[in-house]
Amino acid sequence: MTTPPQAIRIAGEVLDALADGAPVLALESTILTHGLPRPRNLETALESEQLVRDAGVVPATIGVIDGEPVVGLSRNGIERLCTAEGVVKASVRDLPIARARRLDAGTTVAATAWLAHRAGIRVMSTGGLGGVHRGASETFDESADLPTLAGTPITLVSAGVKSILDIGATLERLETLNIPVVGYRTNRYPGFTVADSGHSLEYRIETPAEAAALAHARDELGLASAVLVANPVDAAKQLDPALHDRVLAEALAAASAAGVTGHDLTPFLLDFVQRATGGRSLEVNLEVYRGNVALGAEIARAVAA
Ligand code: PSU
Ligand code: MN
Repeated sequence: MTTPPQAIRIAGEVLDALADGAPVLALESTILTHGLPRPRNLETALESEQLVRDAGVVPATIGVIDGEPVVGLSRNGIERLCTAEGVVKASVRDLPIARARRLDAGTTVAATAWLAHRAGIRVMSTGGLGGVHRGASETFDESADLPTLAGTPITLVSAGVKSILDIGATLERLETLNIPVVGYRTNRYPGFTVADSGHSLEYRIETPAEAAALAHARDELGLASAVLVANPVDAAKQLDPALHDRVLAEALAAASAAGVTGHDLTPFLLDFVQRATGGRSLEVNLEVYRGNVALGAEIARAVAA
């Protein structure tokens, strides 16, 4: 492992765990700053860290405080990102701007994975991954999550990408970018709040140990890409697919009417869907996230074993 850049602060507990070869799980923070409403964001942040600890794994929530990227935010840091005004959303390209201007920021999957890898962390959990937006053939709006993961050797647990995106195009781009995607106990690519996005997956795994074996194989081959583990929500707990389809159409129309583009688009659509489902999508969102955190912790243990 290369020495992490001086500019990244790594919590002592995380450094100790990594030095001991003990399991660590990285968690992103854009879900907290821009994905979930207050106060559920803070409750979710603290609850998920506890879930990770209960599994015998050290949590490392990652974000930016006063321009400084922090791997393993303190409770104060998490509270600040979840409650302060003016917290921005930082993907990788925003990190230097946040640093120069001393901003607070929630880090996207891309920025979180990039920082986690530089700190030496090998497994990360998120809710939904960014991807190719609908209409991207015109707008070129593809999340930096995809190219960043192509060059970041980490194992990432997500419930797929949200249906606000073009899922077929996202899967095509993942193939182009040499990023392996495996279903966790499924051959269907999940659609975040729904268990099946309608797209199939070629490969599936059944155990955390298989995920660890994949990461190991990737390392032995000297490949730099992430391994994506797609973990579907329990079908009994998913959002009603008919409700989902109707609200999604409304959200897309509202974004287009309001002229929302760029990195504001994902938060806009997520917020719209949350409101329009009367909070139902939020409950499913949290269920999905807890599932990914729990599986990430198991995989972190398997990778460290
Ligand atoms: N998908 C969700 N919730 C989220 C995000 C994605 O269901 O909060 C966040 C993640 O942090 C992801 C980012 O990395 O949005 C992608 O944003 P963009 O499309 O601007 O790259
Ligand atoms: Mn974008």
